[in-house]
Amino acid sequence: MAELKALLFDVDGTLADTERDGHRVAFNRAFADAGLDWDWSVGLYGELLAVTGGKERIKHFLAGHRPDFQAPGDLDAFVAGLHKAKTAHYTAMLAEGAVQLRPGVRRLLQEARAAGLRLAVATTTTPENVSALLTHSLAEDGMDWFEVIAAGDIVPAKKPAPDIYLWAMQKMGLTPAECLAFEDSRNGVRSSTAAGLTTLVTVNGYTENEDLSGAALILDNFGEPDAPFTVLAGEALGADHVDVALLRRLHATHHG
Ligand code: XBP
Ligand code: MG
Repeated sequence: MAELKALLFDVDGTLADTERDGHRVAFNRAFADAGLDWDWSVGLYGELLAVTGGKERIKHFLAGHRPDFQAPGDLDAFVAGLHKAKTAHYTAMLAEGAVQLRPGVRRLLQEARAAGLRLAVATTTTPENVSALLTHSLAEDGMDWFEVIAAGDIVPAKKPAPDIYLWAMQKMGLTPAECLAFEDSRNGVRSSTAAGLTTLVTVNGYTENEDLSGAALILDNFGEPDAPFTVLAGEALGADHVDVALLRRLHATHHG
């Protein structure tokens, strides 16, 4: 039986609810700065989330909603510039404390560290966004809690491709049977399960109605000892909040 050694975390939607009031707002600010009349509403952004990666999402928007748009010069360079401005807005919002961690996240990370579990991030988002979130919303030394930060363009094929998880595990010298993954979305679960990882999902407003099949356990959030989670699918194995003991039982159920 493989031993549980590491926890691999998605960022957006999993560690924090970043999309609706974080990334979406930052995209709109960058569009306005550039004099564009694009405005991504909460509903439209939910549709655009079908494509992961900010630069890829902007191009997906153009293809479906502004097919006649002519970029001033090279399209990829224009999109990269817009996205850079978006990242600046987003990280500034995080520095102002605009985004909090989801329930149970800080506690679970602290417990996992105390138990000697190795931690990593596997996300589609830009590396600067990860460091801003961990530093401002987790702890000043939040980056040091994670052994590997696998993020952004480090692999060309973003989620739902398994590449980012495979990259993280390779860096750590671990097999999927020694890890658990944490995700919030269909694209994320497709990525982690294609990498062979048992996956615990916590949903949010954008993902609660998605097809999350393949997840080992689906919850509304990690819960706290005084604020239990709600089980949406799967077996919580007697727990009412996510702690290391539950993770070890979940791992043993799938790799025992
Ligand atoms: C996150 C993403 C990212 C963010 C925006 O997906 O798809 O594109 O929405 O960040 P996941 P960037 O949670 O599955 O990693 O603009 O930096 O891409
Ligand atoms: Mg996510």
